[in-house]
Amino acid sequence: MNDRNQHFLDIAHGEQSLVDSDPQETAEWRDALLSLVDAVGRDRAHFILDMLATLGQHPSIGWKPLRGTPYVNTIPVDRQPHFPGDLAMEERLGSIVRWNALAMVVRANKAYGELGGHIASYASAADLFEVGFNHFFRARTDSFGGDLVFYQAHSAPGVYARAFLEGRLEERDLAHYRQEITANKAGARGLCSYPHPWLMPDFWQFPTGSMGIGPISSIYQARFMRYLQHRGLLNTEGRKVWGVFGDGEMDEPESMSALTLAARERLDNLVWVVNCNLQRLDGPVRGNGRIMDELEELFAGAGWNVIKLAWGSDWDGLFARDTIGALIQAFSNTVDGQFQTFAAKDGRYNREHFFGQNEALASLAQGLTDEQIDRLKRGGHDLVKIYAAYDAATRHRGQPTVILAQTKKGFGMGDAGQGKMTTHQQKKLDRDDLISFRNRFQLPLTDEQTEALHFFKPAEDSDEMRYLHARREALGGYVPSRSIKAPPLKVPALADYARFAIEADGKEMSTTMGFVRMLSNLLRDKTLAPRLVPIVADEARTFGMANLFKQIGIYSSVGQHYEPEDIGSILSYREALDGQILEEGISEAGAISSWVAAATSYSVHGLPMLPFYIYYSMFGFQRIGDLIWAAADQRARGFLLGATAGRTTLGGEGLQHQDGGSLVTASMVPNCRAYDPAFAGEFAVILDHGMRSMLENQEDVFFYVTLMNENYPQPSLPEGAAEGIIRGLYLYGASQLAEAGEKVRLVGSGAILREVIAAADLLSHDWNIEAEIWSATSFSELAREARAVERWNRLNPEEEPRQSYVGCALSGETPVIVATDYVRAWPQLIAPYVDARLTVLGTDGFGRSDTRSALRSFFEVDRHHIVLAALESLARSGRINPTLCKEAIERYGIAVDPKAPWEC
Ligand SMILES: Cc1ncc(C[n+]2csc(CCOP(=O)(O)OP(=O)(O)O)c2C)c(N)n1
Ligand SMILES: [Mg+2]
Repeated sequence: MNDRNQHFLDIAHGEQSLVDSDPQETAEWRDALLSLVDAVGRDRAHFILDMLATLGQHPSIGWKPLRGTPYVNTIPVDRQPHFPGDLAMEERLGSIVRWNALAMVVRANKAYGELGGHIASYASAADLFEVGFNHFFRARTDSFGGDLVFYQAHSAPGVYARAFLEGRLEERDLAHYRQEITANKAGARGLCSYPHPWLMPDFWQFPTGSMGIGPISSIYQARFMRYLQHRGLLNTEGRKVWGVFGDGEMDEPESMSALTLAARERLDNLVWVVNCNLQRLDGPVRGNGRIMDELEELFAGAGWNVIKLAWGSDWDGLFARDTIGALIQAFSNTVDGQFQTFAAKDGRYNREHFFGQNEALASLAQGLTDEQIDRLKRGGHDLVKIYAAYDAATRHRGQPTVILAQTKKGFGMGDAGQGKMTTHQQKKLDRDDLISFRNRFQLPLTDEQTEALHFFKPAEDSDEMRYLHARREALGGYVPSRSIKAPPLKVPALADYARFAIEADGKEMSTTMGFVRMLSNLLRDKTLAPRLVPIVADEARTFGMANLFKQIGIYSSVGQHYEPEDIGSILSYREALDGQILEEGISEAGAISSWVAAATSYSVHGLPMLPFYIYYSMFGFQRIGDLIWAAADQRARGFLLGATAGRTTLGGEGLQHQDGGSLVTASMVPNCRAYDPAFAGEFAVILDHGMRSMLENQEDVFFYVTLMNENYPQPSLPEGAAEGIIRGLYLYGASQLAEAGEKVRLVGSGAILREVIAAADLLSHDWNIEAEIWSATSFSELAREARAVERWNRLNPEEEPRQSYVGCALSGETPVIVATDYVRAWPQLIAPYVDARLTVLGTDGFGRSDTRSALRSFFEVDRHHIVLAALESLARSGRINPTLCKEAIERYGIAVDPKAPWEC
């Protein structure tokens, strides 16, 4: 065997080189393959190799394929398409964008050192973005829905800098990067740090600032486009979802968790570009390994089409001359920590330490000057190679594609940053660094202009600007761009689908059952029905939704290729191409991402959809709170239903399942309207209000509503209760006394309202105390309004003070006792706005398994504790004899445990 063959064998087997017992035979096999490629082409060779691989994997042979490929470009030079752009022009434009992005960050930090910002990430990703902007990212037009693009968050400066050239942002806007509040006063547009649709609603579509959220969202957006297509709601054919993400970001569980879904669903409308600059914030992503190789194996294993883009065109000649595979061998021995050092060092160092490793390498570098070695580009900095990768990605069918693009972090920042450990946070450059950056990218700026960080924009009639606009015109317009308007959607009358709940008349059911019945009814409304998107994460049966399986079907991009075991049943598990339910399996992160895709469809596709994601409330805000926060940022509209809610209402399930906090977390999301209804009728009113707010009035809000699994008699709603239900509090009733006594106000929410009602009975029968019964559907809504009133009063000291709704409803001195199935912090949201003495009972502590009544007694939220709290409040305010409290403790057998429930 000659040297060359031995090298290829070594490479093929990585470090564990095999002994070749019959080189002659090996050569014959090898030649046979190569001549097959020559004679009939790659496709036939692939077929034969696939056939051999299948054969080889038979247990009798037991061959296992090697994973991964050499550290070179997947697309060989001879398969590169013609680059359709004006290369020099695009490079010039790219340089200008680079400069303005850098100047923007450095200027902001010169003015205010505290603002932060990033240069190095965009510096590494600039070419990846530019090729997208010039050739691939298509805008929405009247006749085409457009592509969806997820931009790596900390590369935002580059996206702003391009929008500036495009005339979509002004110089004064750039001068207010990260000064969103100051900008408004200066008549400029504040540019937010990262993509935030909430802050720039006509610009950014998708929030990506929290790592991992962009990747998972992009997968479910791509999948939702298929759902819309398959359900016949919208033609999404040909549209792509692009995501540019960081290599460090790939370590987030969210980034990785839906890879197999994307492959299983054959999402060839999805292209990820992972910017492998080999560094994250603190240091190398895989100092002692190679992230590109690791990701290649991971993605390929998950079923993605992987395109490695490791080296730029300058390397083509070197590879061509490298007949013995010395480069591939050297790369396979180099880890990323070392590649990073090579990026940080100059040509001379690289000649000595990379090309100097052996004679073969040294001879390859012989014709190159140090300067040329220094300028050897990695693949992700070469417009032609990037174009080739993107082009191949868009043509690939049947799989999502990931492009692993090798770059240098801080590319072009020279000694100030390129490849430096500290480059991620570098935001100050001194004069020399700026001048060398200008020289490096040949910017037409004087020394003075450079030092003064002048923004640069060529004249409107220059070739550059004409080219820039022409490219965008050809791609349908400018991106990123978010559409604000959506056609309103008519909501049916409440009585049409929820009369059974409003006039329940004591029928027994849980609020969850009430919801499912309302949903089933809404699914009969011609206008609304197709827009409803029920979403579950493997819990439909838990919530009594199995009847929907057959009725509306479970979405499946391939229909149903099996006979379901329960085919004869009316609840049969029916998967269908036009199925409506999104059954996501056990991935709350996936299910919420689906919900977001549906909840943003009004803007992303101009097609309002109404998603209902129903889940174990414990596995919502606590588990996937950051995804919900991002949903809020992107102005999602829909319903989140926290089912099996309430720490004592979900008996049996214990500590990990019993939720006492989600409403508190929900209350902190500014555009989330959180409710805890006790009755199906209350839920119906909230549902109606929510649908009208989001679908008819186009408000950028979403609703979080808890649902319980406890069956109890459901009352008809009192006349005129609707307004109070929406505002968060209404008078449900009052106990009647034969002779007048002391009085309290009892406020209950969720399932605990029933304990409150029972307590009112006990108070009147056992203690001759009158009680008003208030149902609190939302402490956060009450607090929100009261907060606004309080603020208005403070800022308008000379005006007649206003009164808050809750302050008014509970005005006077009558003691107020509130009981909830959540932690005390939830009702305490209203504490500052209630003048009367306020006692709050809640379920602070770890949950545990037992019956509802045992749990309510343990957490001290049952009727007896409510009575005791009422007596205590009256006693402390001197209205009754304190001995009554002791009497109550004895009468009801209340355990006086020295340890509080939250201590044990
Ligand atoms: C969830 C989350 N954790 C941490 C951060 C802070 N952070 C911002 S960028 C960054 C490093 C990103 O590295 P990489 O993904 O490789 O991107 P690069 O800048 O190298 O392109 C970190 C840790 C964040 N934004 N989100
Ligand atoms: Mg990185």
